[in-house]
Amino acid sequence: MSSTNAPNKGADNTYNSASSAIIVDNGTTGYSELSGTFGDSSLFGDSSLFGYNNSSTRYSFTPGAAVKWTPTLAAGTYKVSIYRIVYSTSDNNAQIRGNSVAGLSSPISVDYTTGTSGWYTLGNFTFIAGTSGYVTNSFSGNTGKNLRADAVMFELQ
Ligand SMILES: [Ca+2]
Repeated sequence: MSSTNAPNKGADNTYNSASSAIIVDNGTTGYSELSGTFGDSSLFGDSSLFGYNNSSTRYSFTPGAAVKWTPTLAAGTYKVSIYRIVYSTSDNNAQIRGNSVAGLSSPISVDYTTGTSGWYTLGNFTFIAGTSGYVTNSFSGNTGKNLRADAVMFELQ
């Protein structure tokens, strides 16, 4: 593994403070797969497809596939980042949306095919206490591409 793939190192080349962050990862409470047919990306046997903290990731090439991360939060404004798994067959037009007190955001297009795997900042979102806020990633459906899903991080500002 190269140093550029070090765990917790974001695309902005800074280390994130995990101690104050709330992270929802695949396979943990708050992560759900909404549709589509998923497989385990670790079956590729390629370390570049591992996610946050070298954890497993999920993928789907099925049109309509989407995943949802629902954190349990205290009320406040959070910097929200999604772990982007960069690979040639990843989705080049992933549709990411955040649901906060402002409602569901317009889709944020994220290209998972260029750059370095790591945390990708979506922006600051204000949430009420509880589990009403969430982030989704909807597959573009583009031929030869795969929705890739790992973790979403919420850092209180
Ligand atoms: Ca993971």
